[in-house]
Amino acid sequence: MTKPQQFRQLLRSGRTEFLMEAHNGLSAKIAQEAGFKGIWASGLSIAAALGVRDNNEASWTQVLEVVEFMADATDIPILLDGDTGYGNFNNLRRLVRKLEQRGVAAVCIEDKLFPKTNSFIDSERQPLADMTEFAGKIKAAKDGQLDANFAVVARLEGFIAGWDLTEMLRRAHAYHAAGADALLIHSRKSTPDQVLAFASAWGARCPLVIVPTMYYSTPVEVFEAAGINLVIWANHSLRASIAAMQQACREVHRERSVRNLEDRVAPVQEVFRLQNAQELAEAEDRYLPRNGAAPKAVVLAASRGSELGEFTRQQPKAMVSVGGQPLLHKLAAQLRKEGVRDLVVVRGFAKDAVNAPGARFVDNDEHEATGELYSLSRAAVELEGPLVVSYGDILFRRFILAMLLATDDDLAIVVDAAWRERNSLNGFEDYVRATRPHTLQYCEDKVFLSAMDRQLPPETVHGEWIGLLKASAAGTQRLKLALQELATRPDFARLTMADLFTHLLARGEPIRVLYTSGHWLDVDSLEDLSRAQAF
Ligand code: SPV
Ligand code: MG
Repeated sequence: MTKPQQFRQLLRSGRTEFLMEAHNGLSAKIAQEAGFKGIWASGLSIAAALGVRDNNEASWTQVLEVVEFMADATDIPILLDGDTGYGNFNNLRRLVRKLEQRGVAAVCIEDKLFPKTNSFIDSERQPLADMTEFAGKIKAAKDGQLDANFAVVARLEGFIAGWDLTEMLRRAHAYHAAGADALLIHSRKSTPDQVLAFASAWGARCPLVIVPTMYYSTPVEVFEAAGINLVIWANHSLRASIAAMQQACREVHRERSVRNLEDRVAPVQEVFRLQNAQELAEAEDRYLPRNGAAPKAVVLAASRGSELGEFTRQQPKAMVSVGGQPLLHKLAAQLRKEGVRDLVVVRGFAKDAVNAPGARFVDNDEHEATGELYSLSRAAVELEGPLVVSYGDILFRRFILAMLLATDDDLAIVVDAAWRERNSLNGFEDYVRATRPHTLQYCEDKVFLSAMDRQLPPETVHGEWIGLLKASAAGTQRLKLALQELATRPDFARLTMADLFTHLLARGEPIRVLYTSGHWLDVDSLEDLSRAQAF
């Protein structure tokens, strides 16, 4: 159904339906997600969100721009609060055309004079429009619309301005005859008697719309019993956000910190979700060139990690939850943030339990009897172009990957110089000796790998490889060749990444070393896991 069709159905559903106020794309989306079937684009709220008064201070094209963002962000119909139509019949019919072009389902116009004032400010001093002139405006809007389902709601301000039911009915008949699809009966009383009296006198001649801002304590069953078709909650998202923002701003100013607020505000990830950032990431995969500068990543995630006990009974350690998210998902997000668009995961243990958004998978079904190089060789066809190879059980600060990707060396690895301070050494560390140790002084000379081995004598060790390797397109070809050569060895199935580096060194390939001091972790033990939760 088109949005105008949806709106028409709300007016004619035979039930009392509800519209929620919104004032920008974000609040419109939130209203839709909460379950509302339609949106009230409130003049008051849009003006307030723009920082101006509800007196036509924002121009009609500025309002049009806001409502276009709202329509783009949602799939449900929007009824725009068109105030008095921003001029005479001619301005209104042009507005209707523009609203139709921008996916807005309906407009509401009120029988006051331009520039209007909000109904709850000096209401009795506000003159009503001439009834005949206003009826002509409605007719012009209806004649001007291209989509037969676009709706024009005529809003009667008579009760607000102090007129009685007789005058309201006189005007209602005139606006109905002019073609209004529904009548909005506004009241500023704290009880609903005016709108109920009108509904009872008017009957079912056409749908009725109300705005219970002042008589908010009336149960909706009263409106249902009176046959009200549409109830508008006219400004409550705006007011909710004002209260929340005031509280947050005061607190942050007072405390000079956002520390205490963090748990009470929407996470940044929620902002991204509301913006549908995921769709863009997927579109980038489809439409941006892959084999330019963007590296591909191969993540080695085949091993179970039995040291983690219960946690890895039915899933490999790459899928263990860290801070509410599987390790592999976090790693994938970090890779994506640095521009990796193609992610290949080598899985083995409990492979059906392995997933990551947007990743492709390669299987090492011999994972129990094989090592890292065997896993990497499963992805041999993927070894093309610039490449990142990562262990599947590591997390690192963003700068580490950024620094690695920024090097122009064909092969580069990240080495932790603070390896002695790690409190969970377990004998499986890839110890590194380099052309020189890490120094805090700036030094122009590049550092290269001299040896990598789990058995290096501690006094000769300069650091520990963290499990991240970068290769340029040419470097990837060298990796591939080394892998093919090693594959002829009888013990190939048991070889590790350290064996690959040793082989590359023997072939005379320079491997750049980039030092870090901490800022990463791997998850080999339960102790590591609890540290990872806090990383
Ligand atoms: C609005 O939300 O802008 C309205 C409703 O027009 S009211 O503020 O009640 O007049
Ligand atoms: Mg308004």
